[in-house]
Amino acid sequence: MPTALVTGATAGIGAACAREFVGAGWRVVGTGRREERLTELAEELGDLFCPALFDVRDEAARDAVLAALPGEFAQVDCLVNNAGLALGTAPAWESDLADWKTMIDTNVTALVSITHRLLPTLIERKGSIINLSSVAASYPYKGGNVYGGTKAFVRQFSLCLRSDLAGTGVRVTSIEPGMVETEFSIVRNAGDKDMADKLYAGANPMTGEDIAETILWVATQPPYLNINTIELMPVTQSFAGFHVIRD
Ligand code: NDP
Ligand code: 8X3
Repeated sequence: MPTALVTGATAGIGAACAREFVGAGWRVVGTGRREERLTELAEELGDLFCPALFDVRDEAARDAVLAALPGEFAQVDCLVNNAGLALGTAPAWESDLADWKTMIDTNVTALVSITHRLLPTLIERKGSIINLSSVAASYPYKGGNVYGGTKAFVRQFSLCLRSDLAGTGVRVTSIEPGMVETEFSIVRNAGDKDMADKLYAGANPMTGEDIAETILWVATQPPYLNINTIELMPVTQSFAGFHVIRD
């Protein structure tokens, strides 16, 4: 029975991943900062779920929790780097620099740090790394600024990791969704649920479960097969053209 470690399992895509993987018989270590959410998930999912309470940006707290993982929960076969966030949609010059740094600290620095921490185990177990990038990595949009930059990093880091890991048997995938209805937009809009609801209204967005099913599918491909990238969007979301300002 394999083990997955899913960061950001207290909401959205990560919570759906925990349910999906446990449903498929995996052990799951689910991380997050909200203890009550982890406790609820542990009650729901039972012995196959191990809650791991830490802020992904706090390496000391993370290492203490990972070092104390019980038995086979420490033998991670699949790392799902899902914890992440967008803060704000303002143009660059009106954005809060502290928000930019929080996105970089969480989406980039913490992601590479936990990956580095788990690489020896993943190499030993010929495991897999599944990183949550975004369509924002490839398609710039107004207000995407640093969020898009962090997700472009995640996509390219994933592909470069594949190069380094050639010959180890470790697989790496960049998952690149468009609009998924989770707590993402509430967080992005500083807790304004009405604004988030308006974004999703009538748009028939994807669900956390849609993405979790895709992630489980990636994780359960035969060992000789690597899914490099997957881009997913709701049918209602598509591309804008170039924007031209005329004199
Ligand atoms: P949610 O806001 O619903 O969930 C985000 C998760 O990340 C929560 O479990 C949260 O846990 C965790 N998290 C955030 N910051 C930290 C931190 N500092 N330490 C630990 N955990 C943290 O968003 P989604 O499920 O939608 O997002 C998951 C990933 O998918 C993100 O990387 C996002 O960028 C990406 N994505 C989302 C899309 C969307 O449209 N929703 C589209 C494309 C990509 P807690 O607050 O308990 O710590
Ligand atoms: C978030 C998806 O479409 O809001 O990563 O940029 S989108």
